[in-house]
Amino acid sequence: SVDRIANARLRDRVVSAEAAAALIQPGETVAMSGFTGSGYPKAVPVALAQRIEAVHAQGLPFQISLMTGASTAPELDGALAKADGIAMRMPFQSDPDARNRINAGKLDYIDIHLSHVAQHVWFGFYGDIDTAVVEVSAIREDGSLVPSTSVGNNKTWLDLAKKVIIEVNEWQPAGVDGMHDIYYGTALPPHRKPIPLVHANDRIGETSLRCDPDKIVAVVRTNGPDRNSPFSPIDTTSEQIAAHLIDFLKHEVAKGRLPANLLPLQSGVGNIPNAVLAGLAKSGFRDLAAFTEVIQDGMLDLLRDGVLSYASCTGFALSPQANETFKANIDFYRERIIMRTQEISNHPELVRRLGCIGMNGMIEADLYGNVNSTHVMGTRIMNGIGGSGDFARNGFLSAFLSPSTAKNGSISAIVPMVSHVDHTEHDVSVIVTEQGLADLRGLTPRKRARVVIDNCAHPDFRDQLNDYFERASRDSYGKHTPHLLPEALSWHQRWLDTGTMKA
Ligand code: 0RQ
Repeated sequence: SVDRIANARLRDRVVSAEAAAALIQPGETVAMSGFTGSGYPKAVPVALAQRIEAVHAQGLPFQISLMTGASTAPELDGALAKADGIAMRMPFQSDPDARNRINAGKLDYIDIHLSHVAQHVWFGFYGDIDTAVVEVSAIREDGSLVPSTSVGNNKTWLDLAKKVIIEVNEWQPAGVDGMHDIYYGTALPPHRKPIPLVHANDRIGETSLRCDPDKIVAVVRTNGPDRNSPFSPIDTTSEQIAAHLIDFLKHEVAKGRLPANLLPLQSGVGNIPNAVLAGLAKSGFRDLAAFTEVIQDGMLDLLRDGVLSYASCTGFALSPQANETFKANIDFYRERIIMRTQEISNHPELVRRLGCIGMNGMIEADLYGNVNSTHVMGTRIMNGIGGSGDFARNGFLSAFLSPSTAKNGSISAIVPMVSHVDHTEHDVSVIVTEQGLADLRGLTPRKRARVVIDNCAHPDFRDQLNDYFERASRDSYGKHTPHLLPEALSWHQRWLDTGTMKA
């Protein structure tokens, strides 16, 4: 087979993962590839974690600051968190070991909008990047780098890092070459220009990443799969949530507010968004487009069936089965999928211009439409805001989806006041649970409370919510957004004290 490293100079820099990891020093800021379990380096982070453990065994300190695209996998976040090797982590992560350390107050985590990461690093808000560790699928003869299954912030990491370690992963399909669109037209204020993308499938950049070969200190050959966690079978709750949302979209088409093929869809990751995609497959919609961060199983099916004409993304989150399908049909998917940097996939200018329809999961929403996507009981981080805020604030419509209860019915996802705010009432158009859909557009706060309780709350919590809202409407200091401040977060405290939000 053809050598994936076609550049002779870089072929000479091939070393073991251990030798490459030895080039990373304690205290460095290390920027790695990886987005929702795809395209992350498979070998160097594990070797680095082993080295950190060995140094710790000698009683010496060794930690790094770690930046990525978004969440990675046990071989990256998991291994480094277990080794106590991460001093600071940003942005979105979803690893159980990292999460436990963050919530124990032992790992500093900075959760920012995915569209902000690259520009904030360019602005200098995070200091210098010492080392970049980036997975690619191939190195071309001219030394340019063909990305693998995620692009994330790799352009920024390669541009800014002082030294670069490349992993060339032969497990990734060679046929991804041509799928990427790397835009080199970004600049810093006050020199920014409009981004020339007007359709979700426009190509505005190059198919590979550039990197100064003098900065590449090591190249490591790998051959390992992306994380590929399987999805749960679609349950009734997810199916009902999906059905409410799809009915709503049809209603918007009927009203003339959306075209028959909708507007570019953004879909979060997880079982509920996957159910929405499965619902769309049977909905009768055709010629849809996606302008989103992540392509998961459901989207591949929609592309295959022609429900979706094309999709723009920055990474994948596929089950092992879907990954096989993807690899086996790579020529088909390369015609229909465009992978971009996350500063473009999530860019507010583009999300606004295209009029994206955002569909994301949530932890809880309150009577007035504020949404918490990240913190259980206001204090324990689950994952992070990811790209949900980029799409919620800037899209044409923004829907937040959740079962109406959590933890065996002991928690209501509809609460008097959210215990943490990621998306304010100004950014949320629609809330959907298996009970129904609340369309908040054009409603005052008090009218929003009425539809959120009537349409979305679980019957077990409806009386309690009505009781709160009625007393707040009567006794609140201000009557615009009525609250009883000593009670507003009492549901959360009751759950912590007694194990249920029920009064
Ligand atoms: O906990 O795993 O311990 O059982 O949260 O909840 O219902 O399985 O739903 O997987 O879709 O996750 C908001 C976390 C929902 C996700 C969130 C507990 C529940 C369970 C998971 P267990 P579900 P999902 C683009 C968009 C932010 C990022 C984003 C998320 C676990 O959607 O991270 O939108 N969103 N990115 O029990 C206590 C509640 C709860 C609760 C759920 N009210 N109280 N626990 N849970 N609701 C993609 C990217 O940006 C990369």
